[in-house]
Amino acid sequence: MSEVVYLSLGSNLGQRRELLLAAIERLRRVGRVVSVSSVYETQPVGVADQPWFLNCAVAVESKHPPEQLLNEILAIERDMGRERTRKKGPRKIDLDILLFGERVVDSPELIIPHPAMHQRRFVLEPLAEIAPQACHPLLKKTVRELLAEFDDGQTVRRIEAKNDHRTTAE
Ligand code: PH2
Ligand code: MG
Ligand code: MG
Repeated sequence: MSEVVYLSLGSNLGQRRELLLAAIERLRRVGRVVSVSSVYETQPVGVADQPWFLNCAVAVESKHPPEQLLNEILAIERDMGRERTRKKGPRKIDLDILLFGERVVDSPELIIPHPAMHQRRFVLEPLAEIAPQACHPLLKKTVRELLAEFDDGQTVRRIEAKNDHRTTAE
């Protein structure tokens, strides 16, 4: 049985858009990509003195357990040349697991739901586009509700509409 997993993708170094698209192509080898949000340009959150990001959200059907999916996305980051120099600093590509069905995972390697997802507009806006009804299993709220409650001034701008960046026929 497969489960729907929601991922957040981000890039703020190099050819950001191409890097997001390349990561989505690689995800197609991991599971069935069922939806991809618009691309957003977003103000850096946390470490402020770094370039703006491009972010999007992707839904993938995974037949693998969370730990295995994590290994696969870490391999994508590695293959795409991500260097881990500064924590939360600039990166060519970042893939984070947000939600994995309604599972809750809390291990030293992996925390699901992503512990900061509800505090990040760059996560909630794209995710609300593809999964407004998805439920946060700990906060017991939908993504739409989390976004509606969100009042932090983080700037996000939609720069490319959903489906305009499809890379292969779906
Ligand atoms: N990722 C971070 C920290 N800050 N800010 C934006 N706008 N987008 C990101 O993807 C992002 C961030 C850590 O992974
Ligand atoms: Mg991240
Ligand atoms: Mg990450």
